Amino acid sequence: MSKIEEVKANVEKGKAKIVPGLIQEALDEGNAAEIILQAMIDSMGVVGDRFSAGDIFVPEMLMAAKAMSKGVEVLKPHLVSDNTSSLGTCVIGTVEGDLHDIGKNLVKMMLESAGFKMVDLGVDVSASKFIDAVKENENVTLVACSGLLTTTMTAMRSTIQALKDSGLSGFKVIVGGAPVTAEYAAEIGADGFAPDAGSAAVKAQELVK
Ligand code: B1M
Repeated sequence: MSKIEEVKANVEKGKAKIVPGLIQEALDEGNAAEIILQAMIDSMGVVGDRFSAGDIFVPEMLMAAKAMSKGVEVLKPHLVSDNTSSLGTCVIGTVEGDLHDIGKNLVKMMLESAGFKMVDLGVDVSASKFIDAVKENENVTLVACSGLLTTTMTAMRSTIQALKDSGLSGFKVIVGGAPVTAEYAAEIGADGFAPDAGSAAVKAQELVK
């Protein structure tokens, strides 16, 4: 079994203590962080399928998420570049009712690399918290909303509506997350959509330039 396969298998099993070491070994072997990250994202897909099939339950899903997050911490220095250019401030969060943050954290890393100063509001973020953050931070050029549950896609819509109703301006809104599509993003009035963290950075740069 290759080191990357070992990483993938242990993220799936939720082995948070050994995943960071395995990733370090995989990096020492010269494997690209991107491939390892891809293996880890794939492992979350496997975990989700097992959950859907009733083979595992929320605690196992939580353990796998913890293993993934610990692994991402090791990868972060290899993924985030020292980009000194400033594209302004990006306020990011997972929308109200939704506790998933792994994808949001990856998007945050990529946007930081692209040149944004990041303000992370965390998970379960209400529309009013997004609005307050736009008001309280200087030079907010982008608001980034993540959502993983079909049931919280409506919170994305109401967040965008509330931002428009607030009369605040000078920023664009980008949305994403597994159930979100380009069509849905356009329908709810988002300025941009990206299917993954890498393309989120590209789209975000386009939106604010
Ligand atoms: Co949850 N969960 N979960 N979960 N969970 C899913 C999403 C699910 C698909 C699993 C399944 O049933 N197969 C399902 C949703 C079904 C649906 O809505 N149709 C589900 C469910 C049902 C639930 C609960 C309701 C379970 C329950 O309690 N009965 C519950 C809800 C809690 C809540 O939020 N209120 C729940 C809870 C949890 C845990 C807490 C246990 C844990 C999350 C821990 C954490 O995030 N810290 C968890 C996990 C781990 C998952 C799966 C297995 C993995 C999610 C993940 O991190 N993926 C997930 C199954 C799956 O995804 N296949 C599942 C990896 C991550 C890198 O991908 O987040 O998609 P993702 O991000 C991608 C892109 O989407 C994109 O870029 C990222 C990387 O390239 N992206 C953006 C994300 N945000 C973006 C923003 C952008 C642009 C791109 O612009 C701003």
